[in-house]
Amino acid sequence: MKRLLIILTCLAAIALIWYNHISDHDGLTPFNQRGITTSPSLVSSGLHFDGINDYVEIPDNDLLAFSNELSFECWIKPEATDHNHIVTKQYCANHQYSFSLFLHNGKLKFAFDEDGICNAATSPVSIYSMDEGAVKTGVWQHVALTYSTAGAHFYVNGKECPGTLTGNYTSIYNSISPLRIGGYQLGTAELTNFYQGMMCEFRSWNYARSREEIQAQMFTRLEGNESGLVLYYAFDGGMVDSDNTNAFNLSDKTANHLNGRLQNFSLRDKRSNWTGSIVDEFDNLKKPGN
Ligand SMILES: [Ca+2]
Ligand SMILES: [Ca+2]
Repeated sequence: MKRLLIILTCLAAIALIWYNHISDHDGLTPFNQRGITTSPSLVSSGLHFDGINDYVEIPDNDLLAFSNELSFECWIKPEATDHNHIVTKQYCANHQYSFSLFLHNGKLKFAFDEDGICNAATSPVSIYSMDEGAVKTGVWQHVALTYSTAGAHFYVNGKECPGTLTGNYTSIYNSISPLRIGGYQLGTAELTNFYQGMMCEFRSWNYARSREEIQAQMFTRLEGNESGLVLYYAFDGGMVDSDNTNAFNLSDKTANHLNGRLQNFSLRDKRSNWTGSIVDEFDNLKKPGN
């Protein structure tokens, strides 16, 4: 009898071990019930903006007085392309209008001003509007603007998209407004016309880059010490789609260290949070001209 009990106990133990083995490999037992975290540990390379109130604010700095020349470029995967602002430095009601780069009806637009006054009747801002080409929703695209008093140029995926100027090419007013990525300040302290979707690899330059320069570096990450580079945000401030509730610093990879601060991001899920980006696919992408 005693021997039988030992045999039964052993059989029960073997059965229990076998059951646990099956459970671990049947794909049905949630990892978190086994005490294993599901959180990916990949460092982010992009940021998702909710289109409701998310934006990034960079305090004003003398290095952001672009005046006669500038370039902006970034990768975007927009969810809307109608009055969604990519980067702005302006406060219209207080006569502090420098510029705004935004999406409107699937086109890029760049509004800029020489005296900071954005009164439509007496001192309107100038606007360069994209005529040919389109910025689409739901796909990653590289967008770039170059500006000098000699003219402006838009590029989508490294290809120039001709546009039309309303107003004059002038020196751009040096506003004391903060630089903002993803939000626009019109007539009150409230921001509006938010960018909605993902963004990565945001770069600002203090000169008008050539098409060849844009094409040469759009598929590579920068070092941060490239000549003329004023801001470089690689969006690596959090973990991909994880709880990032304390990760609200947007780090500038240049020696200028013009860091931004995330505003109104939820920083918890796939939206309104640090996320992955097109950068993860750079090595597999077809280069322009190939
Ligand atoms: Ca004006
Ligand atoms: Ca938000």
